[in-house]
Amino acid sequence: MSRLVTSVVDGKPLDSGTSPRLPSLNPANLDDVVAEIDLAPARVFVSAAVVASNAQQAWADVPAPVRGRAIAHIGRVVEQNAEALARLVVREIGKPYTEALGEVREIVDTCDFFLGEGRRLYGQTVPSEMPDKQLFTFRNPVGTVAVITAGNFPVAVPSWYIVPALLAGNTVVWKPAEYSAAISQAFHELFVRGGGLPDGVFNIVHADGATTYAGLEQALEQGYVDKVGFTGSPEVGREIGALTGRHLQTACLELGGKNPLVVMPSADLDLAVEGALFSGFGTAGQRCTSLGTAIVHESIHDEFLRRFTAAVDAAVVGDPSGDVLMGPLLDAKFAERYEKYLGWIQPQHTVHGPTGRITAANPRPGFAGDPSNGLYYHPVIVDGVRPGDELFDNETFGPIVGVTTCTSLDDAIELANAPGYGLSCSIYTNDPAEVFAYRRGIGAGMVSVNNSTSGAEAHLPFGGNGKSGNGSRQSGIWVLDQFTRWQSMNWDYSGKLQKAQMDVAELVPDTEFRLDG
Ligand code: UN1
Repeated sequence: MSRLVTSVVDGKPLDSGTSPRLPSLNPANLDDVVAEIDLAPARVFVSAAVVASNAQQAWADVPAPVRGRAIAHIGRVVEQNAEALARLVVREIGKPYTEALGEVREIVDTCDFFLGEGRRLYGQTVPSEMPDKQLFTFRNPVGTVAVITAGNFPVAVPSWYIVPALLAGNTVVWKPAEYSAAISQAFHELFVRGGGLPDGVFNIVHADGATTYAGLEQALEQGYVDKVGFTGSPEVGREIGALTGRHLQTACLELGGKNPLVVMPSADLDLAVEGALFSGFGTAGQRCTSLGTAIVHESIHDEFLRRFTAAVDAAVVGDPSGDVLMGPLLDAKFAERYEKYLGWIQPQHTVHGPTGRITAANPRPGFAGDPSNGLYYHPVIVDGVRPGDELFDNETFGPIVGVTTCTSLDDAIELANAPGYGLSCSIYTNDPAEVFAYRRGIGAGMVSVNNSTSGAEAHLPFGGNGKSGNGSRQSGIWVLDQFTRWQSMNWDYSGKLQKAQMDVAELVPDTEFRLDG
């Protein structure tokens, strides 16, 4: 059974009657139409921004602890619906069930963190340089926030934006990915109904990328969007950054990664292999934090590769509702792009195992279920990638991991930084000096030690540098700086004008004073 998905603005579903509607298909069974989407024109995005903007002051006037209670209720209702939401994640984007459930858990974790922030949202009292004067700081909401998200984490990542934005007194217009439309409809319902949010506070607009850009451009020009949060590709991130920059705004950008995993001689090799397997092929390699290249010390390279290829061969690929490492790719457009990445394999590389789509003619031993109707691909390891190779230099969203060798830790750091991304990274070693040297030398925003490149917890800063982002951070207390602006206040109650810097009394230090002897 498929559902009709429409935009919801000011609490009302808007059916703009587009025909034909855009189908969202189950990538594990392309005959299963999960949703039929009514794609909105740009003016709907603009009107959603107007509605959100009109609703914002009243929402900001709701005391922060009361907004925190709304977040608490949302967390509870999501928890109560966790299995149903996870099943929908499995069905619409093919994420294996346990991972999907973990992703839903990430919304609850985010709510758990921010419900308390409703009773904190602290400002400071600050001493003044003059008597009878007090200084203060306050956090103000930014205003109307436009959130544009990818569908590989169709509920966790949106919650990282939407929960703190709402908690801090902003209103939201959300544009989710088309291929996760049904999931985002469910998410929106859980938030609005579960939180008792007033109409206009949280609006959802379904539109394609170009229409969203046009709507965003107009809404920014007319002054109805104050902040943009975007998760997606570096290319689109650059465009959003330029567009918001023209309006003197800095977007919160969470872009891709080419995340390195370094394995040094003292590492526990089995642990490193387990980490590489999950980093590289969990979510079929379609996380921003997925492993790009394993950089392995030359002295252990052959043994690492032997164990890594054996682990990949033994892993179960197949029906995501079962216990599998890897299900299908998210959507046809990702499968198409992934095939382009496979074309980057060069004669100097060594490929382990079959590549391409899993079919009866190109089978995968131990496949769980029937691959014929799904977007299933073989997991691939490519050994011998080097800087200058397209495979080494670029993000390859999908189940493909490069392997290269390093001669020393310094060499590993240079290789790890070479592609110019900087989201997450990992090092496997038992030498603490190497850990700290790696942390200092690496350009990534997130460093894992003896752990996977993916799997960030919901209350530690998440974000990247270089091609992975503009330094903005999500999660925990750090994301509050995205969704609030500091306002400072000074209050002089001396009854006279005391001029800063000019009327400051100084004590008289005896600079000649020396201790006897
Ligand atoms: C993403 O891929 O956009 O750290 C986010 C992780 C997840 C989130 C990834 N918790 O892998």
